[in-house]
Amino acid sequence: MLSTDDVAFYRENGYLMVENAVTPAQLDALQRVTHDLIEKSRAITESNDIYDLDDGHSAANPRLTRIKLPHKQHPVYQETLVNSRITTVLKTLLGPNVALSTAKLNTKAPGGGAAVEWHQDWAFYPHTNDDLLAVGLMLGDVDEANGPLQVIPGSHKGPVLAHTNADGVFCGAVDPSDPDFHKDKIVTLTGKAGSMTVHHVRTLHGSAPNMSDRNRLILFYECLAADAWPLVGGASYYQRLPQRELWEDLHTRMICGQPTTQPRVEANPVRVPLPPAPDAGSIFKTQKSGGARSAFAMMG
Ligand SMILES: O=C(O)CCC(=O)C(=O)O
Repeated sequence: MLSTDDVAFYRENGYLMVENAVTPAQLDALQRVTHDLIEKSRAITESNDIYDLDDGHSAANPRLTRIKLPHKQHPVYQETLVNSRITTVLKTLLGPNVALSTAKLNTKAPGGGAAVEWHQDWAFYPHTNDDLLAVGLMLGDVDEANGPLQVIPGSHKGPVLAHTNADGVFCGAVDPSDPDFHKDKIVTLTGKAGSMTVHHVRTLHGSAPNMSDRNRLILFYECLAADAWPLVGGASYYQRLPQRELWEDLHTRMICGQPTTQPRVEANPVRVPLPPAPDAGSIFKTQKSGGARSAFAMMG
């Protein structure tokens, strides 16, 4: 359970660390399934529906940026989400009706695995209200060396920054010299395997390259209050579904409670992620093909 202080901290700072978010048995099962999936990537030579490959990937040396939609690759990822301390944290922060938007396992390969440049998730997928967050469950120890998540406390209450390149194209990252990017406030979120980060959808965050000799395995679940409906971006795929499939989709994504037919609309700052980067297949591709300037390279 979260304490009243934990909830107040999250509301004030837009992030939270939770230790022991899953049981040792759940962690062990997640680690074994993830290890098997990484092993299977040895047979893959190009990114596909399951894997995003990093530069230098080979059968001898699997290097992944991401395992896509892990909850569709093995049931253990979905079971953990709906039946663990994660579920309780989500109910406490988002209310009784919570849905999964999507999930991803960012694997960040050893020896330089790609940085994630600074961004607000809200810039990728604005909704009718901002009761959205991402939890990041650490499947291995995360320390300063292997590219931990970093956040700017309080940025979830500030503006939505431009995430565009010099030509005005959406590049999925803020300009490192944006005066609203307060680098002096950066907090680094390290922890033991089984710990979990929570960040609000408007919180500015990023992570440096993995300079260690270990994978950095963080399983991200993007979750939302069921009455937050997407305006545009990846999550709005279901607005293109036929009505019956849309209705079924709403139900299959519930983590707890029920979907609603009454979206809650609130006045929040919004920018839409258009025009798109040449390759918008993932955040890594959006930032690379959109020519995002690297804050990590600038900060050294
Ligand atoms: O993997 C990370 O360190 C951050 C991932 C992230 O922010 C994202 O995928 O939106």
